[in-house]
Amino acid sequence: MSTPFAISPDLIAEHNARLEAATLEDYDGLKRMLARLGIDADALVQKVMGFGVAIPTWGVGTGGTRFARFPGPGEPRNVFEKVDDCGVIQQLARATPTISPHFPWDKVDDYAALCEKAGAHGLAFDAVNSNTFQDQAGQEFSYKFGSLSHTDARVRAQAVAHNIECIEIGQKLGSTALTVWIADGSNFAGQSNLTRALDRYLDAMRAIVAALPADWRVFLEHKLYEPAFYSTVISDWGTSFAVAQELGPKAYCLVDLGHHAPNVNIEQIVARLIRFKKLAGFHFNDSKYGDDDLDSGSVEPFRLFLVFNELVDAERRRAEGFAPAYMIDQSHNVTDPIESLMQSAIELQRAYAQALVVDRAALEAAQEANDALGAHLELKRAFTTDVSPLLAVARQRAGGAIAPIAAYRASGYRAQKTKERPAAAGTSAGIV
Ligand code: PSV
Ligand code: MN
Repeated sequence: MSTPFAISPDLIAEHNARLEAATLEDYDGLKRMLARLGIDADALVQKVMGFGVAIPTWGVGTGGTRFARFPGPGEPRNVFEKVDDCGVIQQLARATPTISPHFPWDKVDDYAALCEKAGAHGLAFDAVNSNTFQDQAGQEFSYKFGSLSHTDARVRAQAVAHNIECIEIGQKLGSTALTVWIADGSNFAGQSNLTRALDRYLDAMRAIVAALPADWRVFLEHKLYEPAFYSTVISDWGTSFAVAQELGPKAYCLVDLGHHAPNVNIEQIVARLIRFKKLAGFHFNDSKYGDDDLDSGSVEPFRLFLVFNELVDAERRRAEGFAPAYMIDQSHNVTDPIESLMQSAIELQRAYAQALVVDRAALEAAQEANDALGAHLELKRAFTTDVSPLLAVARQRAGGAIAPIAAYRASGYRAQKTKERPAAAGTSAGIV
C-alpha cells in the first residue's frame, strides 16, 4: 500500500510566510491596547498555547440525524484513519493534542499499534467513552430497555463488564478517565419506577468505580432527554452531583453544553460544580434548541465566554481540585468535520483568551459596590476584544498555521483522502 497523503510542513511554512507580516501588525496593535490595561499579550499567548481540548474519534466522521446520514467524501473508515485526521487538526490548529475514543466503535486488536499511530502525530489519548446505548452484533442482552439501570441484573452485569473492559483498553492507551453516559430512561409515565431505576444505576456504578485504577476518575455525563423522552435516569446536574457524592472521590460530573433544560444558566452550574469540587470537565458544542451538537461558539458565543469566565476565575484563585478535562462533542452534518473541529477548537481558545482579558479586580470591585452595569460592562469589554491576532500568533509559535482552514483547503487533503479511502460498505463513522 502506498503511504497515505500527509500535509507537508513546507506548505504550512509557505502559508505562514504569506500571512505573517499582517498578523504581526495586528498583534502589535492588540498588544499595545492590552498593555494600556496592564495585560501582557505575550503571557496570554503562552496561556493560549497551553490550552488543549480532546477530539472525539467519532467527530472526524460525518454525523447524522435520526432521519439520515449523508456521508462525506474521504471519510475515515477505521480508528487508524480517524487518528490521521485528528493529526491534521492538531498539525494545523495546535489546540487538540489528545483524542477521546469511544468503545466498541474504536475497538482494535492491537492497541500498541494505535498508540504508535497517535504518537507519530504527537497525539495522546484522553478519556475513554463507553457505549451501552446501542446493541452490538453478537451481544447477549439488549439495551432496548436500559443498561446500568435495567430491571434485569444480567443486563446490568453486561453493561458493567463493558465499562470495565473500556477501563482496561484505556489503560493500554494511557488514559486515566472513563466517561459514562447512559441513555436509560422511560418514554411513558409509569413505565419505570423512578426511585428503583436510580438505585440500580448506583449499584452498577459502584462496581465500575471499584474497578477504577488508583489514578483514574470516572466522569458522569447527564442529559435531560433523548432517546428517552419521559424520564431519564441521569437527567440533570443535580442528579449527577448527588450520584457523584455517593460514588465518592473518583466520581465527577461532566457538563455537555447541549444536555440541559432550555435557557438554564450553564455557567452557574459550572460555578456550583467547581465550588463543590465535582467538575469533571466538558463536552463542548453549541445549540439552538436541544442537544443539537452544533459547532462550538457558532450559536451563542457569549454563553461560551461566560462558561470560560467561570473557568478562568477558578484557575486564578487556584480553586481546590480544579482540573477540568476538555473534549469537543459535535455532530458535523453539513461541513467537512476537520474544518469544523479546527474552527471549534479556535472558538474555545477565543473564549478562553477573552476570559483572560477580564480585569478580575475591576470586576470584583464593581460587584462589591453593587455596580450592576459596571460589572457587566467589564465582561462585555473583554468579550468584545478581538483576540484573533493573539490566537494566530499562538498557533504559529506552536508550529501550526496562521489560518488553519485556508491552509487545509490549499493542501488538498480531503481530495487526496477521497482517492485513498473509497467508501467501505457499512462504514458507520459519525453519530446516527
Ligand atoms: C450523548 O448525547 C453524547 O453526548 C455522549 O457523550 C455520547 O458518548 C456522545 O453523545 C456520542 O453519541
Ligand atoms: Mn457528550
